[in-house]
Amino acid sequence: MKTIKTQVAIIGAGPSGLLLGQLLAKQGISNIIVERVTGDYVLGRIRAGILEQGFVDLVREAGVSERMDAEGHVHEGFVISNNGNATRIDLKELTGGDVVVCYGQVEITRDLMAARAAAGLETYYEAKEVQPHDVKSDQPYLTFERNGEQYRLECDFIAGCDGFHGVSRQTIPAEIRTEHERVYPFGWLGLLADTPPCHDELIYAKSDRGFALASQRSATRSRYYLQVPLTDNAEDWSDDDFWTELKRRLPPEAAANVQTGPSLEKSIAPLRSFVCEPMQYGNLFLVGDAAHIVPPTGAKGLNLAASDVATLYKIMTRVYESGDRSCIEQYSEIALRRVWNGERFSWWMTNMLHDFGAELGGNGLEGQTFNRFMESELNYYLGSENGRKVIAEQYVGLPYEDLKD
Ligand code: RFL
Ligand code: PHB
Repeated sequence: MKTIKTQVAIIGAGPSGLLLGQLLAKQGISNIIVERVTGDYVLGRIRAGILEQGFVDLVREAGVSERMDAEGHVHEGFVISNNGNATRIDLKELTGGDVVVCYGQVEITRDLMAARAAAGLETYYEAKEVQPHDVKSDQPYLTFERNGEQYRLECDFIAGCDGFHGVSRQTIPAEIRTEHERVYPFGWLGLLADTPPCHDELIYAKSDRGFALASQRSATRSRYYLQVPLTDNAEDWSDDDFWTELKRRLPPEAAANVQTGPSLEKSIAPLRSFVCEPMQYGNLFLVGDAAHIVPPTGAKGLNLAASDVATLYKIMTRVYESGDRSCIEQYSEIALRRVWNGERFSWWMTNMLHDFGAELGGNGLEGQTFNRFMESELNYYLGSENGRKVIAEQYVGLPYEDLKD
């Protein structure tokens, strides 16, 4: 058994773990990341595209923003279309100046990995059987196996940044954990293509045929999504089928502008709302998808991970600067307040924009009845300036909360 030591052991080299590691290192707090798969595998996951200002600021604070600042596209608004009728949500005007930045999660992750390597910070990729121990004690540690060798990583704190399927959450005893979950009766089929986007802003399109999203990664790379039944497989969808269906769901001007091309990636993601409470147990902290999942309709998943990172980073900084551990207890409370707000918004946007068909919608309503309520809700919010303001304020993201003294 090889024994190694650090101040903060981080499980997972996704955006949560990498961003936390970088911020801690800037404060002189040592950390080691232990990741189950290879770096290339992590970079192969095509996910988020929309960053709130809070996330952008945090990446700048971590000193990793050079490429994001140069290549990320500021979006001052986005479009919601209801059966072909498009309404623009003018983020900048409705919020008094706030915007979002379109820059792919893959690129942020790549930048964070490069910065970590350049700073000489340790990451153990392809670590198997990662297991936290003694998290209630002041000498917690991780064990794992790598290249046939057993490791013991001793630390002060463990940050569980290991996503929805990780081990960290399971370390909190079941009788202490409360898990809230809603699994939606459909998924999103995503397609990435090297074709120019059909519109300069994102289009969230509700239609009688189901939801569609027109997103992008750059001026030459588009990302599109279609609501599909959970019984579908990505292989069932040819590229032609995808493009044909997309054009039927988007508003006519955008549909006419869609440039088709071979898919670089095509996959189906299920839609889920999930929250685990509490997010801290002894010296173990859950961060990002390890503690909560949102359906992608509000573009909140990665952004909520970032606000968890911001809170934990402030706590760790205070603990190491002052020796005062009392602020540790604030983590769950502060993080969960913002998480529940993001959960509520993502759930609401999902309800308003998707077709629930014959399935159960919210409140146990039969899908078609639920659809009618939600259509009325969407029309009301889009037709009123106050309604559009509510959507805009949530989309750009609420401010991060500070620690109490
Ligand atoms: P991740 O990215 O899942 O990373 C967790 C890492 O932990 C590793 N791991 C382990 N390592 C060691 N031992 C174990 N036992 C381990 N188990 C797991 C994993 O290999 C992995 O590398 O979680 P993290 O860092 O918390 O980041 C969360 C984000 O990835 C996620 O919230 C977003 O991608 C969600 N999301 C979006 N968020 C946004 O803010 N804006 C968006 O526009 C947006 N679009 C999306 C999305 C997610 C999507 N999918 C596919 C779920 C669009 C889609 C389609
Ligand atoms: C994406 O570009 O992948 C994306 C953008 C906005 C969302 C979800 C996904 O709400």
